[in-house]
Formats: sequence, structure tokens, C-alpha cells
Amino acid sequence: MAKHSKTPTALYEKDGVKQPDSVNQSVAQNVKQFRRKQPSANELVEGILKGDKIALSRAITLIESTNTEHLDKANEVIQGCLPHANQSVRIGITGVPGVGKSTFIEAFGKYLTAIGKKVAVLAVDPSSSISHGSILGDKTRMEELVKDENAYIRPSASGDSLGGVARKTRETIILCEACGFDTIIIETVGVGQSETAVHSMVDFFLLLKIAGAGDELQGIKRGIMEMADTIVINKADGDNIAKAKLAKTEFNRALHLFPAKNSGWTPKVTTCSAYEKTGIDQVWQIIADYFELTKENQYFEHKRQEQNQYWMLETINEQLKNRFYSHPEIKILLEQNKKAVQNNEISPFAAAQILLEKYFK
Ligand SMILES: Nc1nc2c(ncn2[C@@H]2O[C@H](COP(=O)(O)OP(=O)(O)OP(=O)(O)O)[C@@H](O)[C@H]2O)c(=O)[nH]1
Ligand SMILES: [Mg+2]
Repeated sequence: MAKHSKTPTALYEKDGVKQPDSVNQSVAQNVKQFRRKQPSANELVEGILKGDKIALSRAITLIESTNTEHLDKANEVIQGCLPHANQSVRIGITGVPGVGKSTFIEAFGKYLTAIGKKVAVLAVDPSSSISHGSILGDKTRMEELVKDENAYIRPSASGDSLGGVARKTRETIILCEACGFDTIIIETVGVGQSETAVHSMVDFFLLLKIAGAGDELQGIKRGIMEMADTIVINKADGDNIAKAKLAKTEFNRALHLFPAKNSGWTPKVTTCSAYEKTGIDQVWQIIADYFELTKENQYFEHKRQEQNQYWMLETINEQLKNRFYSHPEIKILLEQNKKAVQNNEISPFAAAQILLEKYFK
């Protein structure tokens, strides 16, 4: 082993190295100060309204933060953006893993920016706290869109509850709209409760499918079919074209069995190939027709108002639950009562009553 050298090499001197005299200490201090300085809520709002994506990202990070100190600032930013939000269309996209959501959003997003739209892509993915957001992992599938000046892609917020993730996404929509994005796409994996959450924050709901796989295989429940404003059969390319056309006929028939929608809209079925970028324009045509109809008959406004009320109540529920379960005394009492219930010493209802009374006293 080499003996420790006493020679003053660069490495050796690094520890106690003095800064050269040429460094102006007050300037260095200013630089450090500036680097550390977080923009104020006002500065963030200003940046967002100017279309600055960096300000947008920072503000979204505030919204996603679990630090309670950030909550007030986040709310201030949202409040500042709110008067400038709402000028957009919000499209939800769902489909089971592998159906081609990411590939579709890439093709669809590029189509939209080419016709002059500004597109923001967000995700509600309850599993993302583990996988760190499907969109981020998928960035290779959205290579072009990521680079597009008129597009903004944000991976899913993580959180321990779907309600929390969904609320953050909804608030993020407001910021994206204030930043000038006029078409908001919200992706979710069609396997759980998340479609319902996404359905309640979008104007239009698109269900992506592939031909040939049974409904059970695609994990699609009747409820999701009922929510869909359009069913798009993807991968209609190569040998798959005939199958996709057949599936289109079948889905059309199936959709006719559902009761008419309040929107006055009859759901449409179409085929596309996200891979070959064919049929994408038809998908947009269907969506544009929907917006024409629902803006004309005022369902569009009506639905948004309903959604706002729904989200107010959801937020209250979420907060009540969070506060209750994180209360230190309740935590202890809850554990005690769990045991008591387990041992049949008290009924579950009586135990719940004790806990609730303790909390609300
Ligand atoms: N032939 C063909 N393949 C496609 C098409 N769209 C997507 N694929 C392929 O299908 C696979 C899955 O596509 P993704 O876009 O990752 O699917 P996804 O729905 O985002 O999947 P998850 O992120 O896992 O939920 C990839 O290998 C794609 O290349 C298409 O239109 N035609
Ligand atoms: Mg994907």
C-alpha cells in the first residue's frame, strides 16, 4: 500500500484550500443567495402566464409537495392562475397496459401541435409511487413530443392515495391552462379506479382498445365502456386491419345497447394505427365534433360546473380523512380499538363512534 504522501498535491490541498483573491466575496455570496432563492408565488404566476415551462414545472412541484409549508404557496399560485384557466379542452385517455397509449399520445400530440394546438400531457397513475410515473418511464415512446416546443409532458404525481394523486392532477390542469396549453391530455391505465377519477376531470373520454382480445383480457368493465365518448381500436395495421374493422362493427353494436348520454352525444368507434400514424385525424375529427355539439347545447359548461362541485366535496373528504388518520391521539386510540374490536370487546360501530367523537369533540 502506498504511504500517504505529504506532498501538497491538488487532491491533498483541496480540503483546506483558500479561494483565490480574485473571487469577490460579496459577489459569490450574492450568487449563492440567488441560487437558493425560491421564486415567490407571484413570480411563479407571472412566469406561468408568460408561458414559461420552467415556472410551470416548479409550481407543479409545489402542488405535489407533501411539505405543509408549501401548501399555502401552492394555493396562492393556483388562485393566481385560476382566472386564466378553463380555456381548453380536456381529454382523458385510458386503456390496458400495452394497448398503445403512449404511442398513441405521441402520434396524437404531434398531430395536434401540427394543427396549431398547445398540448399538455399529464397522468393519473396510482401505481406511480412505485414505478415513478409511467409517462416518465415511457419518454422513449414520446421522443418527438418531449422535444416539441408546443408540448409539455409531466409524469404522474406520486401519492399514497388515488384521491390525492387525482386532486394534484386537477390542480395541475389549472396551471397548464394558465400557461397557455389549450389541449390537456390525461392518461390513465385502465385497470382500477383511476378511470373514474380521470372521467370526473375531463370533458371527453377516449377508450383505447385492440382488436382480438376479449373484454376480460383487456380488463375492461362495462362501466368504462359506458364512460367512453369514443372507442378507438389501435394497432389497425398489417394483418390486423381486417380484425380491427370487425371489432369496430362489434363495438358499435355494443355501444347501441347503452342508454343515451346526457350530452346528447352518441359514442363513436374508429380505428387507427398509432405506430403508422394513420387514422389519427379521424380521432381528432370525432373529438372536435363532440366539442361542437356540447358547446352548442351547453352540456360542456354544465359538466364542468358539476365537476367543480364534485372536486370540492372530494377535497373535503380527502382532507378530513388525512387529518383524522394522521392525528397523533387518534393514531394511538385507533390501534387500541383495533385490538379491542379484534377481541370482540367492543363492536366495530361503537369503536368507530368513540374515535369520531374523540376527534370532533
Ligand atoms: N403494430 C402496432 N404496434 C403498436 C401500435 N401502437 C403501439 N404499438 C406497440 O405496442 C406496444 C405497447 O405500446 P405502448 O405505447 O407502450 O402501450 P401503453 O398502453 O402505453 O402501455 P403501458 O404504458 O404499459 O400502459 C409497443 O411495443 C408499441 O410499439 C400500433 O398502432 N401498431
Ligand atoms: Mg405507456
